[in-house]
Formats: sequence, structure tokens, C-alpha cells
Amino acid sequence: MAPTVDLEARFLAYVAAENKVEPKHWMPDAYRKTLVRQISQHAHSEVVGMLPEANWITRAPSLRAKLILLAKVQDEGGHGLYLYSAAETLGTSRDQMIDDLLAGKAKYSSIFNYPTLTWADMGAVGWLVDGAAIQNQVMLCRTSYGPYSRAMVRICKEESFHQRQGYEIMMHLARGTQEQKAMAQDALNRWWWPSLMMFGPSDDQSPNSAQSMAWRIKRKSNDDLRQEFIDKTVPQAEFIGLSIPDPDLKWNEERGHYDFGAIDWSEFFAVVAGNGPCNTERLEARRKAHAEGAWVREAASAYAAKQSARRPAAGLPAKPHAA
Ligand code: BYC
Repeated sequence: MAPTVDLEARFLAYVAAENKVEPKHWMPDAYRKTLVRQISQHAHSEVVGMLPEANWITRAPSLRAKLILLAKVQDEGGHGLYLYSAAETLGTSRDQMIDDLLAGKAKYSSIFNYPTLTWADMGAVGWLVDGAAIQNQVMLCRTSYGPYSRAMVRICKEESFHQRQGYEIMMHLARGTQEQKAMAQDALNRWWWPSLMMFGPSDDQSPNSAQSMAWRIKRKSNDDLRQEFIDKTVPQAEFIGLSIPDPDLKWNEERGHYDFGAIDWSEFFAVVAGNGPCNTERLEARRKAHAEGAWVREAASAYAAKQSARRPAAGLPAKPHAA
């Protein structure tokens, strides 16, 4: 037993000194498991997160808006791929992670179980959902696992474009006709509280936080990130003349932060348990896409096998192909 204790203590000192853990380094089994859980949930969130926005690509109000939304949704697909690759370096295959998602065993962000009802929702999602995502993910650029932290640097750059895309839509609508302003306000009303829930349960209800902070996987607590997001977002709403749907929201001079109303955690836990407005629809859409994409995976594997068989003939070393 003694050597494991030693290794664990050395590992803790190593991450505490801000060193990165790389795939071939020794790591505690529980650290590996936590990372596979978090990174795969994150990857699933990106891929499921394409669905509510893809719903509006064909109905974007201008060619410019359509191009930007299309690029944003493609970016989310790319983020999913970087993240599945980062998780695979820990020894779990992408096929396994996707099977877990499709079987309803793996989680993805609660936020993507809400419907996108109007064009203003594209604004609210970009502004609030991507805004909340950046708040959480900037700290993940400093996470202790090297492949995850490097993936996050690129993802954050793209998320920041997504946030501006959403805010621009809200700004235009808020300065438009009465109806457009009302549409923007309605979207803000519906997306505000679910966006605050994205940060996860409050710190005293967050079973994974303490250990993840000790391992430097998480760098800030769920509540601290939520507060930072609120402090940053309230002035943005004021600037475009929209009101945050929280009667208890008030600047607290002493704390130097906004005080805010109680979050309905029963709603959060119901959504995470599979009972949100769109959980069934989202999983069905992913299952259908996976089944319809089977021929692409088969064709890619057949092509890779053919290439690999040809290599020795061309004087190149034979390479094992990744199925
Ligand atoms: N939804 O102990 P806790 C995006 C679960 S995608 C569902 O605090 P942890 C975007 C949690 O998994 C944004 N489940 O957990 C894409 C845990 O359950 P398990 C996604 C949630 O891991 C497209 C339990 O509750 N971002 O940006 O320490 C378009 C207890 O929680 C949620 C990421 O995934 C939730 N909101 O902290 C636009 C970021 N919150 O697994 C935008 C990476 C908590 O023990 N992930 N749970 O059964 C993280 O930073 C952390 O995993 C969390 C949760 C802060 C989310």
C-alpha cells in the first residue's frame, strides 16, 4: 500500500505546483474517472447543444445571420470532437462514451433541454448560455490535465465569438420595434434562470467539487462562477434596456456583488434526471443521427483499412488504423 500513498502524495504536490498531467503520467484512478466523466459530459453537451440552435438555421432572418449561426453550430461540433479526443487519451473510447450518451447513462448540460421558441432565443442562447460557458471554461484553460486544458484554449476563443453573436442579436431586437423588444425580453425571461443553473448545484450540494478543486481540475467553485457571471451580465442587460427577471436582484455595495433571488433547484434536479421539457426529443435526435451516420463510419473504416493495407506495397511502414 505504501507506494500508492507515496504516488498519490507526489501527484498532489505535482498538481499543486501547477504542473500539467499528461496521458502517460501516473494518476490516481479516481482522477482519471472524474476527468472522463467531466470531459465526456462536456463533449456530449457540445454535441447535444447543436440541436436547439440548428432548429433556427433555416429560419434565420438574413443571409448574414444564417452564415453566422451556421458557423457557430459547426464550431460546437468541433468542440465536441476536441473534447472526445481529450477524453480518449484517458483510455475510454469515443464509441463507449457515445453509447453511454445514447443509452441515457451519461449526462449533458441541463440547459439544452429547453426549447428555442423564437429567433430571440438565438440571441439569448449566445449571450447567456455561451456567456455562462465561457465563465466556466476560462478557468478550465488552467485545469491540471494537459489535453483538456489545451482543448479549452481554442474552445474559449470560439465561445467568445458565440457570446458576441448572441449579444448582437439581442441588441438589435432591443433597439427594434415594440414587438422585437418584447421578444428579446421574453427570451431573457425564459433563459435567465436555466443559465444560472448551468454552473451546477450550490457548493454545499456539489459532491464532486472539493476533490476536483484539490486535483486542480476545477479552479473555481460553482457558486463563485455563478456570481461572476451575474455581476458581468446584469450591466449588459441594462445597457440594452432589458430587465433581468429577478425581483431580488440588487447591487450589494458591501459585498461588491449583486445579491440575487433563490434558484429553483427542484427544476434543475428534475431536468438533470431526464424530466426537462426536451430531454426525450434531444436524445431521440442524437440516436437518429447516430443510426443515419452508420454508413459514414463504415465507409471511413473501410477506407482506412484499405490505405493501411496499401502502405507496405508503397514502401511505407504499415500503420494500425483507428477504427
Ligand atoms: N447539467 O458535483 P457537481 C456549451 C451534475 S456546453 C447537468 O457540482 P462537477 C455550449 C454533475 O455532473 C457547456 N448536470 O459536479 C454548447 C454531477 O453529476 P455526476 C457544458 C449537471 O462535475 C453548445 C452532479 O450534477 N460545460 O458551452 O464538479 C452551445 C453534481 O454536480 C450540471 C461543461 O460541461 C448541469 N448544468 O461540476 C452553446 C463544462 N451541473 O456526474 C454552449 C465542464 C452539475 O456526479 N464541466 N451537474 O453524476 C464542469 O465544469 C463541471 O462538470 C460542472 C459540474 C461545473 C458542470
